[in-house]
Amino acid sequence: MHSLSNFVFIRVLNEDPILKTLTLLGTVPVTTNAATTSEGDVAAVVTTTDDKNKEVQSVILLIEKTHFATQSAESDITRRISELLSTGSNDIYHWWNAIILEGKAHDPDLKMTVISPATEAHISKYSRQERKMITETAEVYHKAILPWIESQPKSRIQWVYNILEGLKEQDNILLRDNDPDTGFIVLPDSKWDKRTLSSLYLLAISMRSDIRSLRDLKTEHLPMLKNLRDKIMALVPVRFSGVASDEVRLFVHYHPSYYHFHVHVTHVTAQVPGSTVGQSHLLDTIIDNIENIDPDYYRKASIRFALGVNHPVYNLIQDFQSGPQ
Ligand code: M7G
Repeated sequence: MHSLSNFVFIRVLNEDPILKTLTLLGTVPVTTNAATTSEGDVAAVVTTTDDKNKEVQSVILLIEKTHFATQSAESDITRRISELLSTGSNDIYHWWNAIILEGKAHDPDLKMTVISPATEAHISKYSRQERKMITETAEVYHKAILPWIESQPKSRIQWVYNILEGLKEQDNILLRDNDPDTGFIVLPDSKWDKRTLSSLYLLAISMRSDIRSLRDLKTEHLPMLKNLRDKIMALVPVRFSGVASDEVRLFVHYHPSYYHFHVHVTHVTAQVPGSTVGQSHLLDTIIDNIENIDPDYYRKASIRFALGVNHPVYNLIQDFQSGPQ
């Protein structure tokens, strides 16, 4: 999908006035590749017919106002304001709304992510929903959650394989360590605008495809975890001068959206959307728990986290707790 001219708005899924984000659901006419979505999850792709009986597919648009470019006079925002509308003043204080008319390719106003075709799982993930704290015991994980994770089509992480196999995003790769046990690839996370250092957001994806999540980590993975930590800590200050190694935060989400082991790498000041209390586990703490507390720490642990109430894991835990055991 390269244009929005066919996009038909359905509803607002979410919006955040602090993060300046808006998430829209809409449709576009079905394209030939709709049947072979990269997620391969054909059954879950939401298609329907419009007023003219044409087949349309669901599309999610994630729209975010970009941060101001501050590096050069070229991108000076004060030069791009075409109209000022006074909303009031008091003594030495003046308030205006401003309109920016002329866009600049090197200083864009919006960052957009398009998911097309979107599946029910995407619509659920990006819809505003109540969040609740819930505890996943080792028992509920092994009896109810692991079977659900294993039932996820491998194609949901096709984008990960595309990166590992050298098919996509290769121009952006910052580090590639090809060791099959301890290796990984580092590249910009799709959330990052690729320019604002204070919101630096990279992703390190393990070469191994047998680690679904934090729960699978044990002693044999320590060399991989340490290799990843040490090489990223060395890489970031060199590659992004202005970011010191003690400003780099390495963490893992539990539950992640994608069950192929990966580590989030951000500037310590970066606001991480959706990463609320209880979802992020610092890589150093993970290493310490396995190395110094118990090699089977994550297989045994009860893990408490915040989750949207639409998330399948939330419902599986609730059903397990209320059902006969
Ligand atoms: P997660 O913890 O599994 O899920 O992290 P989350 O989305 O709930 O955080 C997956 C990370 O991969 C997120 O930070 C995404 O922004 C990032 N990501 C997702 N996709 C589909 C892509 C992609 O195609 N390319 C890149 N570079 N990053 C992606």
